Amino acid sequence: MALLSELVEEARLSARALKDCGDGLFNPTVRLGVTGLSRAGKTVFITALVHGLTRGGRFPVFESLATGRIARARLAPQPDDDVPRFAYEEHLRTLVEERRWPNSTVDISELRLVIDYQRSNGAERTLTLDIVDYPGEWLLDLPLLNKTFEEWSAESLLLARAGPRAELARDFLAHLATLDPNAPENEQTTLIAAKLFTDYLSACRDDRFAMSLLPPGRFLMPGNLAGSPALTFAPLDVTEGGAPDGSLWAMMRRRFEAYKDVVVRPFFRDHFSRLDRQIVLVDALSAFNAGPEALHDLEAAMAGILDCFRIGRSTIFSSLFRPRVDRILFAATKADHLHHLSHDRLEEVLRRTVGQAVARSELAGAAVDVVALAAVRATKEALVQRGRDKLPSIIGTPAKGELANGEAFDGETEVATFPGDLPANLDGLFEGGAFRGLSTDAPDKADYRFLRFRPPRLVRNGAEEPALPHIRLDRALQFLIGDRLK
Ligand SMILES: Nc1nc2c(ncn2[C@@H]2O[C@H](COP(=O)(O)OP(=O)(O)OP(=O)(O)O)[C@@H](O)[C@H]2O)c(=O)[nH]1
Ligand SMILES: [Mg+2]
Repeated sequence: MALLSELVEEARLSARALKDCGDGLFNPTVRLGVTGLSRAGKTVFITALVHGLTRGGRFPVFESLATGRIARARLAPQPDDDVPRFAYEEHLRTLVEERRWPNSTVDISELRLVIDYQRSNGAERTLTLDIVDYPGEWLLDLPLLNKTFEEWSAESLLLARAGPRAELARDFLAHLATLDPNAPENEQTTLIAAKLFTDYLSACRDDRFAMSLLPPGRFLMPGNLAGSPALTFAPLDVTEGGAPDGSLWAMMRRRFEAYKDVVVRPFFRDHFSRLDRQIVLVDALSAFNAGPEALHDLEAAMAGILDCFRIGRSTIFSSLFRPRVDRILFAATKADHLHHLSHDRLEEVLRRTVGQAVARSELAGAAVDVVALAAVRATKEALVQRGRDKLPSIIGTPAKGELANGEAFDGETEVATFPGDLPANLDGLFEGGAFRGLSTDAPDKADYRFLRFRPPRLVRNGAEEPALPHIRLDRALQFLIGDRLK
């Protein structure tokens, strides 16, 4: 049975790969995946990238644009009829005119850009760039394909019982202790278990804890599957072996398999396996706000993400249909919350987080790089006198309701803040007690406190549309598509 479904799956994948390949012959296309856990900065990143390309942003490091070889970039109808279009115009208007960040988005979306450029040898060419925005939570589901229900249960429970998660999982674990996996299946017990398990996952996601590794992803973003059996299960205290017919265990296992069939496999087939390039956006500063456990958790999530590219290459499907991603960029977003003296340190933190995962995952053939960026820079820098010292500070308009020293900001006033330097020495940073964060201490005791700022006020120069300020967005572009515009 499993074999047949995999054969069907492969046939579908191959048909799709052939079609993509045929299209690509006439019209060179790069499919760029943009992902990151919720609130990582995907929507802002894509909006800024498209704006910069179509309007001609200030991108000195993006060679083809900086040297004038890009004649123009324009939006075009996207190739997939069943994927929502990325609401670029709406997001841009919110950012520029209302000075608000775009609303949260929960589904996959797509946008096509056509870039007319001149090759270094003078020939006129066109490159089509398909940008696909999908939730990082879906990516973290891919490793489930290689796990049995029993393996997944053991891993999830190990996580739930350790560190700060244990407290958040208390109600779920208490319910679990009352369950006999071999007892007859029972819909009500299962519903309660699934609800408590979901509550625990969303508590981990809270700003105070900022945990990253929270599969199954659809438990937090159910979309149109909310309430369906494929989303109504939870881990059990079971080991490998036979689940008695009609037992709770058998029911949970069946639904776990349904989740893989209904949610994970289609995502792999329709989206993940078709990407050429991937950028993974990471909100490392939220992890700093929360504390060392959150950083540690982020590291585990990055390992999980890199595993997807490796797993995809070896075991999920035959080697013919491995993902074709050959460049992966990990980007720490919102670097404008730090003084530029700390940008390299932020990059270093991310490099450390991802570095171990890269070493473990033996990424055959894909180039991996790391950058700290701000897709839209909301702050300026200044040296502010404090007593005898001049502190490297950042100036911005904190979002309405943000708190500092017991004061709530009104969303209009510009302030200079000293966000704290990231440490130069990263040794031991990921271990409990390395520094103080919101997960263990009161906000005024935390070592880092990165405020949310409003988008910048842009000055219009005549009729010309203003460029969006950024940090290192051009470097990201150069790595992601620079080689395809040579
Ligand atoms: N200062 C600053 N804040 C940013 C930047 N990018 C994102 N943010 C902040 O991060 C929040 C989330 O950004 P989004 O782009 O909506 O993130 P997302 O990954 O699309 O989030 P979901 O759609 O909820 O998954 C924004 O509301 C901003 O507060 C940036 O470049 N600079
Ligand atoms: Mg979004």
